[in-house]
Amino acid sequence: MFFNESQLTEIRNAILQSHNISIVVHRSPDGDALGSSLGLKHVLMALFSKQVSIIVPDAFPSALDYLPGSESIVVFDSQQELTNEVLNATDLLFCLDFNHPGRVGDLEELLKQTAARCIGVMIDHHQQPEPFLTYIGSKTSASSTCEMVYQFCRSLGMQEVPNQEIAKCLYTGIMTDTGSFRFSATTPETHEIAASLLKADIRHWEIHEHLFNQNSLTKLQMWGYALTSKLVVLPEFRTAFISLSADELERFQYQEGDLEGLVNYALSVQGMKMGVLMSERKGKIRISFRSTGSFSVNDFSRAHFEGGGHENAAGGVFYGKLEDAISKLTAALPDFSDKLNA
Ligand SMILES: [Mn+2]
Repeated sequence: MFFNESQLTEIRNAILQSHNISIVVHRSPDGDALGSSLGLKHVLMALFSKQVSIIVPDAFPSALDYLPGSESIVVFDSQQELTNEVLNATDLLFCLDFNHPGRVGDLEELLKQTAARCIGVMIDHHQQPEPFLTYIGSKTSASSTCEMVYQFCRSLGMQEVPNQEIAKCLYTGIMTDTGSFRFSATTPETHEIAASLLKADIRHWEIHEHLFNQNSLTKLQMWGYALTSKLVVLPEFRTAFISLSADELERFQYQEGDLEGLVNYALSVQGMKMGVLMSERKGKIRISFRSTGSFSVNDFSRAHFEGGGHENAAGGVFYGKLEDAISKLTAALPDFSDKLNA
């Protein structure tokens, strides 16, 4: 467990005494961020009858609309005044699925102010946590934040088989963050927790349908174009990358979430150690890294692209032109050549 007994007692007391609980997740919220925050919210409502607000820095993919409670999430980007109101009234803050205040984009200042003012609890599985909250629940070997939230809520008194709302949310994050139970962080415990969630009688195939069988035609055509025309393989560095400009995204009517998972295809090219996806969005270059084995994309992104995450999955950013981001990537590879070819 990532909190010791006395921390758990203190957190439980903080929950009991709180009036306004808020949960904040990282920008570009994914299945694990939304699943863990909504799952925790339903637990706090069910066990403690608490009011809980969830704040996300920017919009989430509509494929996640099926999550119970998603309609009441506050989106900072489009509801800044409401976000201010909610966070100013907050007396207990949970930060889920991120470990650094810089991961919430323009919400950073307000989040820091809130964290400085009230009790804060982090539950997260990314590398190198920043201790900006009162309680730091960090487990970098965990498959997902949802797995950690399940364990945390069990210690708060949640039943082994929770209600359907909770189960749907937590199952979603475990399934998405493990790539449907295939990534290396998937453990026997991950499957045991998933089994308990399935016992709540959720329809796991429906969750899968919601997430993976709702592709728009233009999204699939964009993926086809990316793989046919924009995939570059550098065998000497065992690296493959895809780059997409704002114009190209627009040509295929890009919607939030449309690039989710594309980077895995770059990595899936035979012999590759690292896959990279660069896309020009909102005036900057967003970068996703994936790797296999011991090559750390967390280290690579931290060194060159102001990002980080996990050993085998990380994000990054580049401020400038897409072609300059590509040049920076290819220039950075020789320094990592030994590790890429290890
Ligand atoms: Mn996660």
